[in-house]
Amino acid sequence: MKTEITELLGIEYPVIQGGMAWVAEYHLAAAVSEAGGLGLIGAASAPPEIVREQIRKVKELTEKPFGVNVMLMNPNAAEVAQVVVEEGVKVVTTGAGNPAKFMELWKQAGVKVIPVVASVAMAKIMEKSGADAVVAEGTESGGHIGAATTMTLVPQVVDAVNIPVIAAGGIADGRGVAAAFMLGAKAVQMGTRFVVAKESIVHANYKERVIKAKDIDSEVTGRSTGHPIRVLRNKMTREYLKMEADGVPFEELERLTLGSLRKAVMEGDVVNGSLMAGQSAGMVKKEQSCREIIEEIMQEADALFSRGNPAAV
Ligand code: TUI
Repeated sequence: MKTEITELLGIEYPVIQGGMAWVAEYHLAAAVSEAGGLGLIGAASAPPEIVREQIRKVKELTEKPFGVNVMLMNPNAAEVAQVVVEEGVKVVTTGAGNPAKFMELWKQAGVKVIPVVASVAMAKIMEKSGADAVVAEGTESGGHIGAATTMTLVPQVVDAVNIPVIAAGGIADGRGVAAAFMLGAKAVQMGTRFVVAKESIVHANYKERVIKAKDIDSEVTGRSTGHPIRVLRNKMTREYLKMEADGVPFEELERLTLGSLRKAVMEGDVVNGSLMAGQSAGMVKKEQSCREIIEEIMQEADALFSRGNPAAV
Protein backbone atom coordinates (compact mmCIF):
# COMPACT_ATOMS: atom_id res chain seq x y z
CA MET A 1 0.00 0.00 0.00
CA LYS A 2 1.51 3.28 -1.14
CA THR A 3 0.76 6.54 0.68
CA GLU A 4 2.60 9.86 0.96
CA ILE A 5 4.27 8.47 4.08
CA THR A 6 5.46 5.17 2.58
CA GLU A 7 6.93 7.20 -0.30
CA LEU A 8 8.52 9.80 2.02
CA LEU A 9 10.16 7.14 4.19
CA GLY A 10 10.79 4.40 1.65
CA ILE A 11 8.82 1.77 3.58
CA GLU A 12 6.36 -0.91 2.42
CA TYR A 13 3.50 -0.43 4.88
CA PRO A 14 2.16 2.82 6.38
CA VAL A 15 2.88 1.63 9.91
CA ILE A 16 5.26 3.35 12.33
CA GLN A 17 6.26 1.93 15.68
CA GLY A 18 5.98 4.24 18.68
CA GLY A 19 9.26 5.47 20.20
CA MET A 20 8.47 3.95 23.58
CA ALA A 21 10.89 4.58 26.46
CA TRP A 22 12.78 1.37 27.44
CA VAL A 23 10.57 -0.70 25.10
CA ALA A 24 11.66 0.64 21.71
CA GLU A 25 15.17 -0.81 21.67
CA TYR A 26 17.05 -2.29 18.76
CA HIS A 27 15.44 -5.75 18.58
CA LEU A 28 11.95 -4.27 18.23
CA ALA A 29 13.00 -1.46 15.89
CA ALA A 30 14.83 -3.86 13.56
CA ALA A 31 11.90 -6.32 13.53
CA VAL A 32 9.35 -3.64 12.64
CA SER A 33 11.59 -2.28 9.88
CA GLU A 34 12.33 -5.79 8.54
CA ALA A 35 8.56 -6.40 8.42
CA GLY A 36 8.10 -3.34 6.19
CA GLY A 37 7.08 -0.69 8.74
CA LEU A 38 9.25 2.00 10.29
CA GLY A 39 10.97 0.78 13.44
CA LEU A 40 12.13 3.35 15.97
CA ILE A 41 14.73 3.47 18.71
CA GLY A 42 13.19 5.34 21.64
CA ALA A 43 16.02 7.47 23.01
CA ALA A 44 13.88 8.51 26.01
CA SER A 45 16.29 9.35 28.86
CA ALA A 46 19.14 7.15 27.64
CA PRO A 47 22.67 8.62 27.58
CA PRO A 48 23.76 9.67 24.06
CA GLU A 49 26.39 6.90 23.78
CA ILE A 50 23.76 4.25 24.51
CA VAL A 51 21.60 5.70 21.74
CA ARG A 52 24.60 5.50 19.38
CA GLU A 53 25.12 1.86 20.31
CA GLN A 54 21.43 1.08 19.75
CA ILE A 55 21.52 2.72 16.31
CA ARG A 56 24.56 0.64 15.32
CA LYS A 57 22.84 -2.53 16.49
CA VAL A 58 19.73 -1.86 14.39
CA LYS A 59 21.98 -1.39 11.37
CA GLU A 60 23.52 -4.84 11.99
CA LEU A 61 20.05 -6.40 11.87
CA THR A 62 18.42 -4.56 8.98
CA GLU A 63 19.27 -2.54 5.92
CA LYS A 64 15.76 -1.11 5.78
CA PRO A 65 14.87 2.41 6.94
CA PHE A 66 14.47 3.01 10.67
CA GLY A 67 14.32 6.08 12.89
CA VAL A 68 15.06 7.46 16.33
CA ASN A 69 12.55 9.09 18.65
CA VAL A 70 14.09 11.99 20.57
CA MET A 71 12.30 12.68 23.84
CA LEU A 72 12.62 16.43 24.31
CA MET A 73 12.22 16.46 28.09
CA ASN A 74 15.51 14.54 28.28
CA PRO A 75 18.23 16.91 29.57
CA ASN A 76 20.58 15.20 27.06
CA ALA A 77 18.30 15.84 24.08
CA ALA A 78 20.82 18.15 22.33
CA GLU A 79 23.55 15.50 22.44
CA VAL A 80 21.14 12.81 21.26
CA ALA A 81 20.10 15.13 18.40
CA GLN A 82 23.77 15.30 17.39
CA VAL A 83 24.36 11.53 17.66
CA VAL A 84 21.46 10.95 15.30
CA VAL A 85 23.18 13.12 12.68
CA GLU A 86 26.62 11.58 13.24
CA GLU A 87 25.21 8.08 12.79
CA GLY A 88 23.41 8.99 9.56
CA VAL A 89 19.91 8.22 10.84
CA LYS A 90 17.38 9.11 8.14
CA VAL A 91 14.22 9.69 10.20
CA VAL A 92 13.63 11.37 13.55
CA THR A 93 10.40 11.62 15.47
CA THR A 94 10.20 13.79 18.57
CA GLY A 95 7.99 13.72 21.65
CA ALA A 96 7.04 15.68 24.74
CA GLY A 97 8.08 19.11 23.51
CA ASN A 98 8.93 21.49 20.68
CA PRO A 99 11.91 20.36 18.54
CA ALA A 100 12.29 23.72 16.69
CA LYS A 101 15.83 24.30 18.00
CA PHE A 102 17.08 21.08 16.39
CA MET A 103 15.27 21.47 13.12
CA GLU A 104 18.08 23.25 11.24
CA LEU A 105 20.68 20.68 12.36
CA TRP A 106 18.49 17.81 11.18
CA LYS A 107 17.27 19.38 7.93
CA GLN A 108 20.85 20.30 6.95
CA ALA A 109 21.84 16.69 7.48
CA GLY A 110 18.96 15.49 5.30
CA VAL A 111 17.10 13.87 8.20
CA LYS A 112 13.33 13.55 7.75
CA VAL A 113 11.74 15.13 10.84
CA ILE A 114 8.35 13.98 12.12
CA PRO A 115 7.36 15.66 15.40
CA VAL A 116 4.67 14.03 17.52
CA VAL A 117 2.06 16.65 18.39
CA ALA A 118 -1.03 16.65 20.55
CA SER A 119 -2.64 19.87 19.27
CA VAL A 120 -3.43 21.74 16.06
CA ALA A 121 -1.37 24.75 17.24
CA MET A 122 1.77 22.64 17.66
CA ALA A 123 1.18 20.92 14.29
CA LYS A 124 1.11 24.33 12.56
CA ILE A 125 4.29 25.47 14.34
CA MET A 126 6.02 22.25 13.28
CA GLU A 127 4.98 22.68 9.65
CA LYS A 128 6.39 26.24 9.69
CA SER A 129 9.64 24.98 11.24
CA GLY A 130 10.11 22.60 8.31
CA ALA A 131 8.73 19.28 9.56
CA ASP A 132 8.25 16.65 6.82
CA ALA A 133 5.14 15.19 8.47
CA VAL A 134 3.55 15.14 11.91
CA VAL A 135 2.20 12.39 14.13
CA ALA A 136 -1.14 13.55 15.61
CA GLU A 137 -1.29 11.62 18.86
CA GLY A 138 -4.60 11.35 20.70
CA THR A 139 -5.10 11.00 24.43
CA GLU A 140 -5.87 7.28 24.06
CA SER A 141 -2.11 6.71 23.76
CA GLY A 142 0.11 5.30 26.45
CA GLY A 143 2.78 7.34 28.19
CA HIS A 144 2.92 11.14 28.05
CA ILE A 145 -0.34 12.37 26.52
CA GLY A 146 -2.23 15.44 25.38
CA ALA A 147 -5.92 16.21 25.87
CA ALA A 148 -7.60 15.70 22.49
CA THR A 149 -8.87 12.34 21.28
CA THR A 150 -7.54 10.76 18.09
CA MET A 151 -11.01 10.95 16.52
CA THR A 152 -11.13 14.75 16.91
CA LEU A 153 -7.41 15.62 16.70
CA VAL A 154 -6.50 13.86 13.45
CA PRO A 155 -9.08 15.53 11.14
CA GLN A 156 -8.39 18.95 12.68
CA VAL A 157 -4.63 18.56 12.15
CA VAL A 158 -5.24 17.26 8.61
CA ASP A 159 -7.28 20.40 7.85
CA ALA A 160 -4.68 22.71 9.42
CA VAL A 161 -1.47 21.58 7.67
CA ASN A 162 -0.31 20.66 4.16
CA ILE A 163 2.24 18.03 5.24
CA PRO A 164 1.14 14.40 5.67
CA VAL A 165 -0.36 13.40 9.02
CA ILE A 166 0.21 10.12 10.83
CA ALA A 167 -2.50 9.09 13.31
CA ALA A 168 -1.67 7.67 16.74
CA GLY A 169 -3.59 6.80 19.87
CA GLY A 170 -6.05 3.94 20.19
CA ILE A 171 -5.02 2.20 16.97
CA ALA A 172 -4.27 -1.51 17.39
CA ASP A 173 -5.94 -3.30 14.48
CA GLY A 174 -7.02 -2.93 10.85
CA ARG A 175 -10.25 -1.18 11.84
CA GLY A 176 -8.19 1.54 13.48
CA VAL A 177 -5.97 1.82 10.41
CA ALA A 178 -8.99 2.12 8.11
CA ALA A 179 -10.59 4.68 10.43
CA ALA A 180 -7.37 6.71 10.53
CA PHE A 181 -7.27 6.82 6.72
CA MET A 182 -10.92 7.93 6.67
CA LEU A 183 -9.92 10.81 9.00
CA GLY A 184 -7.27 11.87 6.49
CA ALA A 185 -4.15 10.25 7.94
CA LYS A 186 -1.56 8.77 5.56
CA ALA A 187 -0.13 6.28 8.08
CA VAL A 188 -0.56 5.11 11.65
CA GLN A 189 1.77 4.92 14.61
CA MET A 190 1.19 2.05 17.05
CA GLY A 191 2.83 1.49 20.40
CA THR A 192 0.82 -0.76 22.69
CA ARG A 193 0.38 -3.61 20.20
CA PHE A 194 4.14 -3.71 19.66
CA VAL A 195 4.78 -3.85 23.43
CA VAL A 196 3.65 -7.50 23.30
CA ALA A 197 5.43 -8.35 20.03
CA LYS A 198 7.60 -11.49 20.11
CA GLU A 199 10.65 -9.37 19.37
CA SER A 200 9.84 -6.94 22.21
CA ILE A 201 12.17 -7.37 25.19
CA VAL A 202 9.44 -6.29 27.62
CA HIS A 203 9.18 -8.65 30.62
CA ALA A 204 6.54 -11.41 30.28
CA ASN A 205 4.64 -10.09 33.34
CA TYR A 206 4.16 -6.70 31.65
CA LYS A 207 3.09 -8.30 28.36
CA GLU A 208 0.58 -10.44 30.26
CA ARG A 209 -0.94 -7.35 31.93
CA VAL A 210 -1.38 -5.71 28.51
CA ILE A 211 -2.94 -8.85 27.03
CA LYS A 212 -5.33 -9.24 29.98
CA ALA A 213 -6.21 -5.53 30.13
CA LYS A 214 -9.81 -4.50 29.55
CA ASP A 215 -11.15 -1.31 27.98
CA ILE A 216 -11.04 0.81 31.14
CA ASP A 217 -7.93 -0.59 32.81
CA SER A 218 -5.71 2.42 32.15
CA GLU A 219 -5.36 5.43 34.40
CA VAL A 220 -3.76 8.85 33.91
CA THR A 221 -1.30 9.93 36.57
CA GLY A 222 0.17 13.42 36.79
CA ARG A 223 -2.78 15.44 35.51
CA SER A 224 -2.33 17.91 38.38
CA THR A 225 1.39 18.38 37.71
CA GLY A 226 1.03 19.04 33.98
CA HIS A 227 2.74 15.73 33.06
CA PRO A 228 -0.13 13.36 32.36
CA ILE A 229 1.04 9.78 31.78
CA ARG A 230 -1.29 6.91 30.79
CA VAL A 231 -0.47 3.59 32.48
CA LEU A 232 -2.31 0.40 33.44
CA ARG A 233 -3.84 0.56 36.91
CA ASN A 234 -1.88 -1.07 39.75
CA LYS A 235 -0.60 -0.38 43.27
CA MET A 236 1.75 2.30 41.92
CA THR A 237 -1.05 4.26 40.21
CA ARG A 238 -3.32 3.98 43.25
CA GLU A 239 -0.59 5.38 45.50
CA TYR A 240 0.38 8.04 42.98
CA LEU A 241 -3.19 9.25 42.48
CA LYS A 242 -3.73 9.38 46.25
CA MET A 243 -0.52 11.39 46.74
CA GLU A 244 -1.54 13.68 43.89
CA ALA A 245 -4.96 14.26 45.49
CA ASP A 246 -3.17 14.99 48.78
CA GLY A 247 -1.06 17.69 47.08
CA VAL A 248 2.34 15.95 47.39
CA PRO A 249 4.97 18.09 45.55
CA PHE A 250 5.84 17.33 41.93
CA GLU A 251 9.46 16.34 42.61
CA GLU A 252 8.39 13.65 45.05
CA LEU A 253 5.80 12.28 42.62
CA GLU A 254 8.41 12.22 39.83
CA ARG A 255 10.68 10.15 42.04
CA LEU A 256 7.91 7.61 42.46
CA THR A 257 7.43 7.16 38.68
CA LEU A 258 10.76 7.71 36.96
CA GLY A 259 12.62 4.52 37.80
CA SER A 260 9.36 2.61 37.77
CA LEU A 261 9.11 2.20 33.99
CA ARG A 262 12.47 0.42 33.95
CA LYS A 263 11.29 -1.74 36.84
CA ALA A 264 8.21 -2.80 34.89
CA VAL A 265 9.94 -3.39 31.53
CA MET A 266 13.15 -5.05 32.75
CA GLU A 267 12.17 -6.71 36.04
CA GLY A 268 8.49 -7.39 35.38
CA ASP A 269 7.42 -5.53 38.51
CA VAL A 270 3.73 -5.13 37.67
CA VAL A 271 2.87 -4.05 41.23
CA ASN A 272 5.16 -1.06 41.79
CA GLY A 273 6.22 -0.56 38.18
CA SER A 274 4.86 1.94 35.67
CA LEU A 275 2.98 -0.08 33.03
CA MET A 276 2.73 2.51 30.28
CA ALA A 277 0.08 1.43 27.76
CA GLY A 278 -2.67 3.01 25.70
CA GLN A 279 -6.41 2.44 25.90
CA SER A 280 -5.98 0.00 23.01
CA ALA A 281 -4.50 -2.51 25.50
CA GLY A 282 -8.07 -3.87 25.73
CA MET A 283 -7.82 -4.81 22.03
CA VAL A 284 -4.43 -6.50 22.23
CA LYS A 285 -5.08 -10.21 22.56
CA LYS A 286 -1.86 -12.11 21.95
CA GLU A 287 1.86 -12.07 21.39
CA GLN A 288 2.75 -12.11 17.69
CA SER A 289 5.82 -11.33 15.63
CA CYS A 290 6.08 -7.80 14.22
CA ARG A 291 5.59 -9.28 10.75
CA GLU A 292 2.38 -11.04 11.83
CA ILE A 293 1.08 -7.87 13.47
CA ILE A 294 1.76 -5.63 10.48
CA GLU A 295 0.51 -8.09 7.86
CA GLU A 296 -2.64 -8.84 9.88
CA ILE A 297 -3.64 -5.23 10.40
CA MET A 298 -2.96 -4.32 6.78
CA GLN A 299 -5.06 -7.27 5.55
CA GLU A 300 -7.88 -6.23 7.87
CA ALA A 301 -7.71 -2.66 6.62
CA ASP A 302 -7.60 -3.77 2.96
CA ALA A 303 -10.66 -6.00 3.46
CA LEU A 304 -12.60 -3.07 4.91
CA PHE A 305 -11.69 -0.83 2.00
CA SER A 306 -12.67 -3.38 -0.64
CA ARG A 307 -16.09 -3.84 0.99
CA GLY A 308 -17.33 -0.26 0.60
CA ASN A 309 -19.50 1.05 3.45
CA PRO A 310 -19.12 -1.56 6.19
CA ALA A 311 -22.20 -0.30 8.06
CA ALA A 312 -24.66 -0.58 5.16
CA VAL A 313 -27.17 -3.48 5.19
O1 TUI B 1 6.23 11.74 24.12
C1 TUI B 1 5.26 11.04 24.08
N1 TUI B 1 5.03 10.04 24.93
C2 TUI B 1 5.88 9.68 25.95
S1 TUI B 1 7.40 10.36 26.29
C3 TUI B 1 7.58 9.34 27.57
S2 TUI B 1 9.01 9.33 28.56
C4 TUI B 1 8.54 10.22 29.91
N2 TUI B 1 8.66 9.62 31.07
C5 TUI B 1 8.37 10.27 32.19
C6 TUI B 1 7.88 11.57 32.16
C7 TUI B 1 7.70 12.18 30.96
C8 TUI B 1 8.03 11.51 29.80
C9 TUI B 1 6.51 8.53 27.70
N3 TUI B 1 5.59 8.72 26.78
N4 TUI B 1 4.31 11.23 23.13
C10 TUI B 1 4.40 12.30 22.20
C11 TUI B 1 3.74 13.50 22.71
N5 TUI B 1 4.25 14.67 22.63
N6 TUI B 1 2.55 13.55 23.32
C12 TUI B 1 2.33 14.87 23.63
C13 TUI B 1 3.40 15.57 23.17
C14 TUI B 1 3.69 16.96 23.22
C15 TUI B 1 3.41 17.71 24.33
C16 TUI B 1 3.72 19.06 24.35
C17 TUI B 1 4.28 17.57 22.12
C18 TUI B 1 4.59 18.90 22.14
C19 TUI B 1 4.31 19.63 23.25
O2 TUI B 1 4.65 20.93 23.22
C20 TUI B 1 4.69 21.65 24.41
C21 TUI B 1 5.46 22.89 24.16
O3 TUI B 1 4.79 23.92 23.95
O4 TUI B 1 6.68 22.83 24.15
